[in-house]
Amino acid sequence: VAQSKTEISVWGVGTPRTMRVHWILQELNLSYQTNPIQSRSGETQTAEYTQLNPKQKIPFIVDGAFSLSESLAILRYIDQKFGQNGDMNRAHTDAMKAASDEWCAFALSELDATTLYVIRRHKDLKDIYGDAPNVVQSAQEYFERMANSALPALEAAPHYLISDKLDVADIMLTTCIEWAQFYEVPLPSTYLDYYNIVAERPSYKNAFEYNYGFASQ
Ligand SMILES: N[C@@H](CCC(=O)N[C@@H](CS)C(=O)NCC(=O)O)C(=O)O
Repeated sequence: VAQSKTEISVWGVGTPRTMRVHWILQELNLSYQTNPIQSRSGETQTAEYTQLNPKQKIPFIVDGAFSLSESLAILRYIDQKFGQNGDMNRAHTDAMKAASDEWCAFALSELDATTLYVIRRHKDLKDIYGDAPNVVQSAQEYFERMANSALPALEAAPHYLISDKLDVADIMLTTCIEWAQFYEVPLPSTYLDYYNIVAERPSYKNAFEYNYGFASQ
């Protein structure tokens, strides 16, 4: 498939959050530039980068005069602007939009921010945030509880979460499952079956190789 040229530059590789951005760009066959700065390498703290993104975080994109942080906002922006370029879910009734938001909010707030990132902060990054094995343990248990709570919804999902086509919600959930697997958090088999289907997509494989080829999370 021929790639469409864009002016997009992406900052960041090597984490499940940066994976989201590389994946949607591959999914939509978009050409883009990468500045492969990595988490906790000091590269997010330079004066030059801080001027671009005062949050000192990755991922971050620049598209011409426009720039954007936050992985979910970046996914929505790229899907909105370039979605016609690929084969992602475009049929968005109000109910589908809401269901997509519901999955995205669940992935971002329950799985990513309050569990997986907490595990990262108090395990891999314990020198910065404090060594807290009890917090890590409790976050793992919370992850399992939350994953189980969404099991009926996942079981009822039509192939992908929202339709028979990949949606931004699938990118959010799949990258959280990928991240949980890095941490060896036990997952119900329905999640693993779902992950294995999604991970078969060439765009996922290409993005994975590219994103983690620079460094492992
Ligand atoms: N809510 C943000 C989180 C971004 C974030 O925390 N990124 C981490 C790496 S995954 C980061 O850049 N940390 C600072 C650093 O590593 O220098 C998003 O979803 O994009």
